Amino acid sequence: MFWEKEKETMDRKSLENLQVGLLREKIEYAYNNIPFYKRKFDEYGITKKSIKTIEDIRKLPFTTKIDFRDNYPFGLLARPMKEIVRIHSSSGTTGKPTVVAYTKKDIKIWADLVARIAKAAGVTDEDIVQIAFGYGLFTGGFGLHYGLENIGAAIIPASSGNTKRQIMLMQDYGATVLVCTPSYALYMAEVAQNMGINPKKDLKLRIGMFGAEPWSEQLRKKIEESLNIKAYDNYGLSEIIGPGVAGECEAQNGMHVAEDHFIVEVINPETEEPVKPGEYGEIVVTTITKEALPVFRYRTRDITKLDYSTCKCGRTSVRMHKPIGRTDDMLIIRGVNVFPSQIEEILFNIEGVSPHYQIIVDRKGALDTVTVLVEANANLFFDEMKKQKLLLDKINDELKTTLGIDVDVKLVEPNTIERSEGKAKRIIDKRKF
Ligand code: DLL
Repeated sequence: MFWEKEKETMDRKSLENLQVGLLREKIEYAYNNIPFYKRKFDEYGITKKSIKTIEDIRKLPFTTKIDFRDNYPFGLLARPMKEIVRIHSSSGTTGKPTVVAYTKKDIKIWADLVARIAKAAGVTDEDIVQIAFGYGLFTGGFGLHYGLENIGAAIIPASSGNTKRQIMLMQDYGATVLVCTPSYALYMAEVAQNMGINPKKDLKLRIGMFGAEPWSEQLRKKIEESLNIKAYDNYGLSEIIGPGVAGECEAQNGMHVAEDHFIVEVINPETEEPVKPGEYGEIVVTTITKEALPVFRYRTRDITKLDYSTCKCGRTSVRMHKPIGRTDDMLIIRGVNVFPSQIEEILFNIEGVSPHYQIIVDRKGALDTVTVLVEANANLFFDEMKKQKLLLDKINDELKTTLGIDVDVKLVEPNTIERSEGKAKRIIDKRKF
């Protein structure tokens, strides 16, 4: 199902022409309205004439999170506050949060982009949608809300937390779609089970729209089975607009990027050169329709790959593979680069292990140490030591053969790893820098 079929199925040539035209306009617009970009473009000798083909985007300088921090809070805005109708910000675990703002037109575009990903996931105006993303400065709650309202679905704005109550609402109001982070969906499934609720019989859920954090195919399978739904991934980030940058269609095979609004590139994060087609690298995003906060070549730090092959759904836009993680979350374990999602994939394939884990990074002398805590299934944990030992050996073997890493794995009792109501905290970094 489409929301804006013509735009979603444009042929590549027309799409690239559109992108080049919009990019040229936005360069001029940013030059005239944002002192930061005026300085940068002068420094790099960029004018709209610098862009003749889509590849010319590489002439532009990158924008980074540091640029947002340096211009905190409103230095990157192209419009006066009078025209701004909404302000959001990213969580900002370190330092000041990243502030983003929207004009009325931006909000309208955002609602259309989210409507696109909802339609692509099969959501209709007949659906009752429980939104369990936090409503607030985080873009997840309001972002999904306006998009889903746009398509006429009935929304339960549950926000995050109070999980038992979420399950009660879901059951009593007959929610057919659940929207939250994948880790929260998993937690909800667990709570529902503990409440004696059988999703097949007692709930009407049919679709999950999950995003805002990396999650493996294995976790998708687990959520689909335990909630009896089809689970779709969607991607976005505050600096660019929020959710709605990309989302999966019924093929569940990569997220279609809204390329008539965003130009995406994948680069090697170290050399900053484009990777070969289909290779993993950091996705860099340029906005070409944003009014309040246009951003050029934003370094997302998310590692993914692009697929330009045709999709059976009829959309012509490029698909981004599930991001495997952020460059900031990458662990270097004795010289091997590893993302938590890769460890997750392995753990989920091992019988006897529950899908809850955490990675503790610490430092002993000059060496970093990594410990993976995994919850064993309830029945197994209380079983004899011998079985636990066998399980530990199996996990260690798998980590070693598949990822080439040798880490300390510890089985912990069921329900001891903190559950997430939003973005899961997979890594606990105890190192003192
Ligand atoms: O998480 C926006 C969002 C809300 C997306 C709801 C999807 C659904 P931020 O808080 O700014 O915005 O965090 C953005 O989250 O750079 C990625 O590292 C990560 N992320 C977002 N979606 C996905 C996804 C929202 N589907 C950061 N898979 C991004 C993996 C994701 N990581």
